[in-house]
Amino acid sequence: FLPDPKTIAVVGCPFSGGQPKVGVDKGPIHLVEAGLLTQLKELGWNVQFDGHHQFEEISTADDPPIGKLKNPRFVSRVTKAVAQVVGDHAKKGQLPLTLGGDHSLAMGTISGTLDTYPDACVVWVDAHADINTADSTDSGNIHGMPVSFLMGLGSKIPEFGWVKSALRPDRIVYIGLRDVDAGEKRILKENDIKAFSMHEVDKYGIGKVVEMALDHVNPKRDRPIHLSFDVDALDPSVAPSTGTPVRGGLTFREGHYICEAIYETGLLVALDLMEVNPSLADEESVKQTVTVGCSLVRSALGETLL
Ligand code: Z70
Ligand code: MN
Ligand code: MN
Ligand code: MN
Repeated sequence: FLPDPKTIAVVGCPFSGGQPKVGVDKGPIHLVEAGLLTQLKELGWNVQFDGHHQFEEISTADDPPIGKLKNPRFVSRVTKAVAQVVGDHAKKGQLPLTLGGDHSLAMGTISGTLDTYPDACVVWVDAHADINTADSTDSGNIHGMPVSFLMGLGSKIPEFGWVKSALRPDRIVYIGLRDVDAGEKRILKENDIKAFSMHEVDKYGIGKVVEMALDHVNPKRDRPIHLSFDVDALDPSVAPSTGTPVRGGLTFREGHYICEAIYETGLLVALDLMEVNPSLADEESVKQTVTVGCSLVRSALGETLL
């Protein structure tokens, strides 16, 4: 789907409004400072980076909750801008690499992808399903809801009226789940959404899981793929610096295998790396998490072991 010379457009999104912990907005800065752009150039990509996006803040006084949703206007405004930027890059034949920031940003990135490639499918790698609706959420944190908004599930919130219900339930597959709310389990079942939790990763092994996941969303291997990778899918021993670490996660190799296998399809058109929070944990853990984040991205963009 991408014309030569192959170009990555890096979209740095220092944004934390979809959840309560400060610091996740510093994720993209750390990833770039760790040398990610140089590493991608060394893999043979043209790399375009226009600097980290500056999002105009809205004071909390001007952005009271709507129902349970926290910072709704801020999240809507930022994700709408991200959808535009990602869509513009994709329409130019570039591969947008979005660096978060919290995972509410995927409302924007996936909107941009589906606007460009209506047939695209999504591989969502995460400890969490991020599919609460405005009705089912307990926390009110919108980073726990982007998938339901993209599907048009739950009560409609006028502020998010720009989000098209463009994501079909059979065009997303999850890998790595292990912390899913009761309401989310019901939503996954009701909509027949395919998910491979850590139980399936243990049972079948990661190679078989990725194959089954792609067979579900992309049986003929002809649809563009958007990979949305939440770093908390990895085990906390591998990626400790994230807002909601959950034990029992993907190993270093399992995480990388997913990225490598998706690169191998030749169908990757957009990539997100989300929820790296350099403010949580000690300096060594931060370095470890940022390093593994860069290495996941390289694997998804063609770094091979041999
Ligand atoms: C919970 C919620 C979540 C990430 C936590 C948690 C969601 N289901 N996502 N950390 N990355 O608040 O809706
Ligand atoms: Mn949370
Ligand atoms: Mn997530
Ligand atoms: Mn998560």
